[in-house]
Amino acid sequence: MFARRLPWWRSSATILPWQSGHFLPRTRARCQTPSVKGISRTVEQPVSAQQKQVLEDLEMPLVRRPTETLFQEQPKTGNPYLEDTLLRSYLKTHLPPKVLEEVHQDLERFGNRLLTKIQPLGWECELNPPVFRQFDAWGQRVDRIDTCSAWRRMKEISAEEGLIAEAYERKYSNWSRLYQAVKLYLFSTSSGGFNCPLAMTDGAAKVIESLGIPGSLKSAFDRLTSRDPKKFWTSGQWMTERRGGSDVANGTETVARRQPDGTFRLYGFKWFTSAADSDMALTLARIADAEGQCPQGSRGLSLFFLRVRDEEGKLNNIQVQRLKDKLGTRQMATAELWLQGARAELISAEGRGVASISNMLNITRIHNVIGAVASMRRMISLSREYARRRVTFGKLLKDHPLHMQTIARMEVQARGAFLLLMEVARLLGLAETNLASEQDQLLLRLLVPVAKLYTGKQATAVAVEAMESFGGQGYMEDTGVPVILRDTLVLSIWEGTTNILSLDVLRSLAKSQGRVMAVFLSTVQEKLELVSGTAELAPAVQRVRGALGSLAQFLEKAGAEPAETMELAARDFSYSLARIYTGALLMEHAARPGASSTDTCAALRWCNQELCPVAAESGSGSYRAGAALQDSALVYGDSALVYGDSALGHGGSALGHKDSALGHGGSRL
Ligand code: UCC
Repeated sequence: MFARRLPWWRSSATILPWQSGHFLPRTRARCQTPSVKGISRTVEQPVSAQQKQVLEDLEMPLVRRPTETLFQEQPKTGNPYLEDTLLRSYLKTHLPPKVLEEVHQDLERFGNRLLTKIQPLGWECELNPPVFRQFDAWGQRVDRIDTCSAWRRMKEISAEEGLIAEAYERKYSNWSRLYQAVKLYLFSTSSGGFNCPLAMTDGAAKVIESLGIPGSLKSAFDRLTSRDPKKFWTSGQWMTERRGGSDVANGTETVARRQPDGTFRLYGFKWFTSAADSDMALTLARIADAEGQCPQGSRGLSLFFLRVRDEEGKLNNIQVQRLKDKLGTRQMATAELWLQGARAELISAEGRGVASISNMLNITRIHNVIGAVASMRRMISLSREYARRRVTFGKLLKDHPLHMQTIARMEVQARGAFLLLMEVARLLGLAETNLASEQDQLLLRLLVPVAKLYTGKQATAVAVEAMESFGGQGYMEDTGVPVILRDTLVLSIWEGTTNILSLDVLRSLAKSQGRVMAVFLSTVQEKLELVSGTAELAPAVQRVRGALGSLAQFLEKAGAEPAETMELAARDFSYSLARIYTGALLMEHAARPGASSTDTCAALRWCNQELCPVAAESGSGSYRAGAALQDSALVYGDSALVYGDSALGHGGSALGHKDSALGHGGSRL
C-alpha cells in the first residue's frame, strides 16, 4: 500500500493505526528498570500522557511486550504555514491588512494541501527518480528521460498554485513577489525537487520580462507564467560546460552559427543541465563569424532561447549523453547534453550574454535562499517534534537542556535566515513594481549574493546538526532525513559556490563604485536608530553598532590596498555583511509592537556571535602580504613556498581586473 512507503515524518493526516503509539527504547527495557522515582519530571508540570506511558512501561517486567517492535514514535508535523509562527508574525507586521487577509486564507489552504497531498507526492518523486532510456527496443536512439507521475503532477500543481504566475501577475503590487517567495518556501521541502525547475522557470520569465517580452518570446513568457497546467512550461538554464561551472566566461565553448532566416544553430556540449525534462532553456554560446571564428572571453558570449523538443516531442537536434549520478536532488533529471545544431533564437545583444543571464542568476540565487531557509525550517520542525516524543535517560528529549540548547541555536540561525530572505523578496518586489528607490536597488544587488552564500552555509550546518538530533535514526535512509540533508548540501554549490558569490559581492562594490556599501551602512544605521528605544535590545544594538564601526574601518583601510587583499578578505567580508544585516533585521522584528520575548532572545543571541569576522581576521593579519603564500604552504606543505606556486602568486585577481572593489581608496563611502 502506498502509505506504507512514506517516511515516518509524513503528515499526521495519513498515519496508519499501527504506526501510532508510545514506545520505550529497547536498550532501556533490556538493561535495567530504573525506579519510577528515577524519572525526572518538573514538579510544576502535570504528567503528560506520554510521560505516563513511559512510567507504565518502566514498571512492566522484562518480557516481550506487544509494543516492543514499535519502540520509537514518529514526529508528526502539521500545516507548515500554521505552525510557522515567525512567518505569520512577519506577514502580519508587513502586509497591508486586505492583502494579509487574502494571503492568509490562501496559505492556510495551501498548507493543508502540502500536508495531505503534496508531501506524499514529494516522497514518491524521491522513490522514483527519472530514468534515461537511450535506445528503444529496436535499437533506435530515442534519448528519453522518463519521469514519474508524481513529478509530472508537481508541474501541474505548480501551475495551479501560481508558484511562478503570482510574481508576474502582481495582483498585490510590490507584495506579490514576497507572497510568491512564501509559497515557494512552504512548497520547497515537499516538492520532491520540483523547486529546482521552478527556480529556473522563474529566472527565465524574469529575463524575458526584462527584455520587454519581445513578440517572439511572448508565447514562452505566457507559458512560463501560466496557471493552466496544460499550458505551463518549465525552463532549464544551461550554463555549465566541460571546462567548469564557475568560470563561464572562459569555460563556454558552444558555438552559434547564424542561419539565413536569422535564427541560430548551436553546437556544443552542456555538461550539467538541471531539470533536463524542461520545455525550453536559456543558454550561452559564442557567435561564429563568416570565417567560423568566435570571440573569446566574457564579451564573446551571447544569450539564446531554445525549445528542447518540437510539437511532436522530438528533441531539437540534441542528444542526451547520460544522466548525472548526483549525491542529492536525485528526483530531478540532470543531464549531459550534446547540442548538434539545436535551433535557437538570440535574445541578448551580441556579447552581452553574461550580463543578460545574470537576471536569471539573481532569481535562481534567491530561490536557493528559499530552499536553504525551507530546509532549515523543515529540519528544525522535525527535530523539535521528535524531542517531544523520544525518551532517553528517563525523560523526553525536550526536557534535556543541552538538547534544547542545540535546537535553539539552530532556531536562531533559521530565524535570521528567514528574515534575510523576506528582506530580499521585499526589495525585489519593490524593484519589480517601480517602487524601489535607487538605494533599494543597490541594496538588493548586494544582498542577493550575500544571502545566497550565507544561507547556503547555514542550511548545511543546520541540516547536519538536525540529523544528529535524531541520533542513529537520523542516519537511516528510510526515515527521510538523509534525503533532506543531501538536497541541502547542494545549496552552497549550485548557482555559484560560496567563494564565487563572495567575489560577486566584490563585483557589486566595484560596479557601483562603492555605493552599495554606503547604502548598506546607512540602512543598518537607520535600523539601529529605529530599535534603540527598545531597552531589552540594548546589548544587541551596541554590538551591531560596534561591528558596523569595525566594518567601516576595515573598508577605509582596504580601499588603499591592492585588489588581491580584498579578494582574500571576500568571504569573511561577505559573512560580516550577512551577520550585521541579519542582526539588524532580527532587532527590527523584535522591536515591533506585539513582539514576543523569544523575538528579543533570538536577536540578542544572534548578535552575540562575531559579527564582523573580516575586521577580526584583518587584525590578525589574514590578508596581509604573504598571507596567501602561507595559506598555500599550509595546504601543500613547504614545497609551495619553494616553488612559489601560490594561488595568488600570479598577481591577478579572480575578478579579472586590478581595480579595488571599493572604487578608489574606498573614499566614496
Ligand atoms: O545551471 C546550474 C544549475 C541549475 C540549477 C538551478 C537550481 C537552483 C535552485 C535552487 C532551489 C532550491 S548551475 C550554474 C551555476 N553557474 C553560476 O552560477 C555561474 C557562477 N559564475 C559567476 O557567477 C561568475 O562570476 C560570472 C559568470 C558572472 C562571471 O562572468 P564574467 O563575464 O567573467 O564576469 P563580469 O565580466 O564581471 O560580468 C559581466 C557582466 C557585467 O556587466 P557589465 O558588462 O555591464 O559591466 C557584470 O556587472 O555581467 C554583470 N554581472 C551581473 N550583474 C555579473 N554577475 C552579475 C550579477 N549577479 N548581477 C548583475
